Amino acid sequence: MTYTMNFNKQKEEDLTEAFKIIDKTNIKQVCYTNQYGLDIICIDLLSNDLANELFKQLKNSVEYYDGELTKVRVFGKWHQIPRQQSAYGDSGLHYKFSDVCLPAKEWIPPLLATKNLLSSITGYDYNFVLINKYRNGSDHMGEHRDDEAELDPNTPIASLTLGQRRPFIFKHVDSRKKCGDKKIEKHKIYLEHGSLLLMNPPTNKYWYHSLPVCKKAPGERINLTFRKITK
Ligand SMILES: O=C(O)CCC(=O)C(=O)O
Repeated sequence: MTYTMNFNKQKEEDLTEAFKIIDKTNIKQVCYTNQYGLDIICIDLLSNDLANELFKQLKNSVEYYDGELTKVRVFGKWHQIPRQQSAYGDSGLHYKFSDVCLPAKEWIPPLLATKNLLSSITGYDYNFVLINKYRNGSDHMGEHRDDEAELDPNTPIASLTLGQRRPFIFKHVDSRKKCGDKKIEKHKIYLEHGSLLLMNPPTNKYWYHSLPVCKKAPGERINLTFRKITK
């Protein structure tokens, strides 16, 4: 995909129009599957210009949670999350994990345009997005699975990266147990500016994922994980 965009520096463009330039028949993608249930697709989705514009618009408009909604409970103890977080989606939706319940804020234009783009590319109808902002290479996300009961298990999690390139690690459930099968290797990928990662079922049943601390990658990064919430 090569194309250039002339975004108006003064005014925020409606990305719905800009996204129409993407040639959906010619998208570069790499699939990884294995016999242990890993099934992911890495897609080279947005040109540098489009990714820069979306990054800029999100930096200007996303409001992050503060106070109690910036903590999670792990093994009974509350911890401050090592990143900023927010959530947007259809009216009335919530996302519950680690004893925290994030209410969806009302869609804003750049997120709505992105949701519609991803729905048209994947064929899935997303209704919620969790936003994580990593302010520097110390901000991170620990090992977890997106396996909450309210997530539609048949809809892949669609994860769009903007900003700093970071490594992303998949670890099989059995290789986390002390006496587990240590022969299942971790799977490491790099998430690039403008790239889309699709985690197809049953990936989230068998594989934990994490975005580790990476001091060699100090730039800001915004990640959008689009999801389908069913209840
Ligand atoms: O920032 C990322 O790429 C990871 C996000 C993630 O793991 C999640 O939202 O569940």
